[in-house]
Amino acid sequence: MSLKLGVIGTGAIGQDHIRRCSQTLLGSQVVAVTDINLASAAKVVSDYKLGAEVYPDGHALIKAADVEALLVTSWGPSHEEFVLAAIAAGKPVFCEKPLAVTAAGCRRIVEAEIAHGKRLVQVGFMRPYDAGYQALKAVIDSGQIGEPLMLHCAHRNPRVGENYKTDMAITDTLIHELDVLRWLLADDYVSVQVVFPRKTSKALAHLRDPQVVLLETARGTRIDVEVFVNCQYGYDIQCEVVGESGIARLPEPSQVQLRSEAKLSNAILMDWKERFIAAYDVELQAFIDGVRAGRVGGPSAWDGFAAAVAADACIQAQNSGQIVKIELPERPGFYA
Ligand code: NAI
Ligand code: ISE
Repeated sequence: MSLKLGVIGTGAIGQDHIRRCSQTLLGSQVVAVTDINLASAAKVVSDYKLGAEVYPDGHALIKAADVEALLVTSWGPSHEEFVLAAIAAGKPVFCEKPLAVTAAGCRRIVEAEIAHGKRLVQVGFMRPYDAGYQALKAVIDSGQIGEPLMLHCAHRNPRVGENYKTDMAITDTLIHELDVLRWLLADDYVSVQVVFPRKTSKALAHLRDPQVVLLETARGTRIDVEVFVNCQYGYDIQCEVVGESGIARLPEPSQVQLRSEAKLSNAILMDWKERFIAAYDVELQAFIDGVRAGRVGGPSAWDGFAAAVAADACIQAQNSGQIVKIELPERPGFYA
């Protein structure tokens, strides 16, 4: 029997996940959708020929008897209430990043899940499912380049809309690095500073872009992440690990190499949906398979909390210009 899914939020990633669940992945069926824009939800049902019911709001959908598991793909500030409601209903929930917009919100989810007694939450951090990051982690773990000393990373988007604010460079964008680098190094962050280079003329007046986030881990590894969300030329994710005896780089996505008009070139992707398309497929298939097998795995509510603790400190660092401590409480045995 297919896993019956309810989807809350039918914007960009909601539609993309609905497409993959209904056309690419195995073992699930979207039976319920909702969005504050009900017309958008109804259009998605019709466009993807889902035959799903459109619910008036997320809470009605979570309670629906035929909905066995949830995908929360609405705006970040609404995630906490829907994840808490899913836990209260005892239903597994895949929640897009961020798990909640503050560490306090993530902590409430962690506590509710522990009180429930069994993992129900998988956070939509897809990069640990990316083949490139997995290969990079395998090299680090093999000891081939020695202990990692420094990481040089970049998260570049071609451009962002008017509603994208300076703090979203952390909560919406850097949050992926905050999760994946912690996983890559099996280490936690202890401090952060954010510095602002000369501002690009391509950013709107209210947005400080680019920014450089300087993190330190408990083992002393230093990380710099350039977040540049109006870089114009492409969607470009870079990660270079400098070890004691060598350097390892995240592989570029595979593209046809072109010799044409006296140039040798490789296209650069423009869109996050394309760059991580395979990773999104693998993470959601893992959620579906995990729920059907009775065990939710992957990035946990604790990982969502750890990223949010670091994100809160990054925002303080943006505002103060100072080095801010990152203090993550001890991980509960539940998430060992
Ligand atoms: P979007 O703006 O395209 O779509 C969000 C949708 O949620 C909209 O249709 C909106 O009407 C709906 N919505 C908002 N509040 C709601 C509520 N209370 N109940 C029901 N529907 C509600 O945004 P997008 O890009 O799809 O992002 C959604 C979430 O997914 C965000 O948290 C974002 O950070 C995350 N995301 C994750 C990505 C990843 O790489 N893992 C990539 C893009 C987005
Ligand atoms: C977006 O929400 C995502 O999650 C993308 O993966 C990220 O690259 C982008 O900066 C965010 O706005």
